[in-house]
Amino acid sequence: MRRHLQQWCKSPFFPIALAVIVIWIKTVFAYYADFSLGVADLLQFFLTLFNPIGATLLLLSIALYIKNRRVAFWVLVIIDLLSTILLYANVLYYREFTDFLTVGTMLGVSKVSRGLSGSSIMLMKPHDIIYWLDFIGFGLFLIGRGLMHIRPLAQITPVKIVNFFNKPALQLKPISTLQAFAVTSLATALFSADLSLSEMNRPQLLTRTFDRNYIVKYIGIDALTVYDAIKTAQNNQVRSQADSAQLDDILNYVHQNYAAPNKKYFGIAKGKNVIIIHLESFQQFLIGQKIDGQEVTPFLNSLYHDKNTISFDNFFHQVGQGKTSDAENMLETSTFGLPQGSLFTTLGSDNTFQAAPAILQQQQGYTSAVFHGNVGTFWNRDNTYRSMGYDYFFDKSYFDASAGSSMEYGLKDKLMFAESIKYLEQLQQPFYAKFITVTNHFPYPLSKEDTNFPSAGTDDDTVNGYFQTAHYLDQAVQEFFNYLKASGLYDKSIIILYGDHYGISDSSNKALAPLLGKDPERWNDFDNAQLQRVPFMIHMPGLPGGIRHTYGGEIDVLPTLLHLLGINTQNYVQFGTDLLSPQHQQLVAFRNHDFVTPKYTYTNGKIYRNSDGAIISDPSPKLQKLIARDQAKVNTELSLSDKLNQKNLLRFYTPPGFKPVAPKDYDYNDCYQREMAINQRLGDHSTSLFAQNHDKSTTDLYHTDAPELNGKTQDITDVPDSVKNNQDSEQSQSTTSMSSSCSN
Ligand code: GP9
Ligand code: MN
Repeated sequence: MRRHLQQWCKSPFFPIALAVIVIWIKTVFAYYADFSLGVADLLQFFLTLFNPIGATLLLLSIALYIKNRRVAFWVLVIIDLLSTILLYANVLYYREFTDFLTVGTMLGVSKVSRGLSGSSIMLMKPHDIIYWLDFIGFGLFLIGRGLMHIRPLAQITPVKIVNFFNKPALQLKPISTLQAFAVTSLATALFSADLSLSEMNRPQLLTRTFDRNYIVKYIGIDALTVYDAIKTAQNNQVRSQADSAQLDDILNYVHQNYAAPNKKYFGIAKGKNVIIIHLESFQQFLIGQKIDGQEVTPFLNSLYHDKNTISFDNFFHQVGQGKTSDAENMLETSTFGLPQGSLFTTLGSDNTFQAAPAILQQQQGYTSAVFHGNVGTFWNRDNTYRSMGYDYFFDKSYFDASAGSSMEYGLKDKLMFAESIKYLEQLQQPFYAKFITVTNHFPYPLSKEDTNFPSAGTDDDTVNGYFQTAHYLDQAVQEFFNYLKASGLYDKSIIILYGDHYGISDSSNKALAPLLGKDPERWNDFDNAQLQRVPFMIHMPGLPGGIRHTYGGEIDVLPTLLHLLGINTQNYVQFGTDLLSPQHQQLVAFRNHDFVTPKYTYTNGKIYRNSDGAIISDPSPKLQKLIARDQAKVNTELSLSDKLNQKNLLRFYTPPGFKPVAPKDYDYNDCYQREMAINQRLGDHSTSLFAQNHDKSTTDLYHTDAPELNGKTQDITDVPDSVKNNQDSEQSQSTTSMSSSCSN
């Protein structure tokens, strides 16, 4: 055994193997001691152990090609050192921002970039020594061997030092290029195996880029950095070719496309709080749907038919690969998501936005906030919201995430709404508050305690679960509405509810068909397209409501909302139009360039007649012309929106009266403390619900049957300790740096 070990130590591959092992230990240590990667199953656990090996070996194998063995040795050491520096910088950065470093942040060019502050030393922990043990050991080795070699110390000469560094111990043993190539090939094979397993566990990992946490969990930090560098270089290249003249055709298009507000509704909600309820994966067919004679979503059904709700029954989602984040982007900016990937993750950190929170803040003094039970890094929300000018972002860290309260995508909806109240009541009014639900998310799991709703009884578990989680979501929204009414917020608010995208994918639609009264055998592309309808409801006490049949989509929400609030949209670059305007054109573009109009559906190269779903295989010249015209418009609006976003052209255009957002002014580490400080500072002038309630919390008005809370209101009232502690340390910094962005 000992002989084997000695022989192994003499092998030419020993130094590189040792370096791989050492970096592997440090990386896995960081994964579990310093990062929270959200490892959810055995394969993910295996991948966290496996992913550092291939990437590290690949990097280190560079040294093997260097013929000068002394140089090769030091290149190996330097690669090891750079890897360690990258890892450790990420550890420190993660401790402060719960996110990983991007190339933009490292180079200090990212607009939201928050480099490590002078307080980095404060972020260090005793166990950090583990990250440096190999270099400490190597340093001691050098000193020890050096002292032995260069004795007596008084007689050190440059020649002796050079001789020392010429020692075989500080050189790589010679190997052939073929052998080096074999190592690189092995590394590539390991890395590819890791990628394939990752893709199995999380399809479209690299095309959709959900979260940097995910990329690290699946393929590691080195790979994340290289991936990010490539993306950054691509983005920069596209942007560097841009100039303000490229905006001309975009501005022409949006001006021509502009739909003037409907006088009856313009300003009808002026000064009201805006509450957006983002219904995860919620499709229109759920409205009115029954399982075993029971309504799936009785509360939302009643809201849909309420005399104070404007409901739309021909409203479509228009998302691409960015799913939720694409829906959010359309709602906040009225521009489309990207043809590939998520705009939030690709461009959210750096692009110039003229988004709802900033428009509302600047035009009418709104305070803005997002409530969402998932980690802030998902879809790069933590950075994108800053670029958009959101004052507050209450992510998972603001809620009690104790065991059983969360599922894969975050806190269960009933808990998220209930635990949001203590933050909501502190916001200055009017506010623009968005609640993003998650429980109704694929694959629709729900524990028995959370539902007694019957299963749909199909062969497809996804379909069966979908109705149960949708029912749960319906109850969660109802509990929230009850609170809004009890607290008085209801009378001061306009409430928008919308479904972000499909929940049942095309592959499961056949299992769903019988429940919708359709024949699965005759199910086709037309039916799939029709099923992309999602609810869009505008509810406000006193609003003249009704169900409207106007065709439209998510791109149209922002101009519709701004007009209701009495804000002129003419000077903004928005691709949608007010759904209530008589000038609204009823052509709905899907992200893949298919489209729907009131009469026809064009999908997968075929024209269908909406009235009976028949394929029109031999269209008349007139219809051909009509379809070609619609297709051209769809292509134009998608490509102009892509050009605007990919080239970041809004940096060249500031609408009159608009002040560009400075992302660096926003920080979401101390939201609770900040909103309370503003409340205190404003004293009698504070417009928060808390102040209006004579500095008394309204959380006792919240009632939920969530089993996790077991009737106790304590979790609803109490701020988690981590948030309190966070606040203490952030206090001084926040009250000064943030007062400008939240000073209403
Ligand atoms: C995650 C949630 C889900 O935070 O919004 O995103 P999705 O997978 O639906 O895009
Ligand atoms: Mn979603």
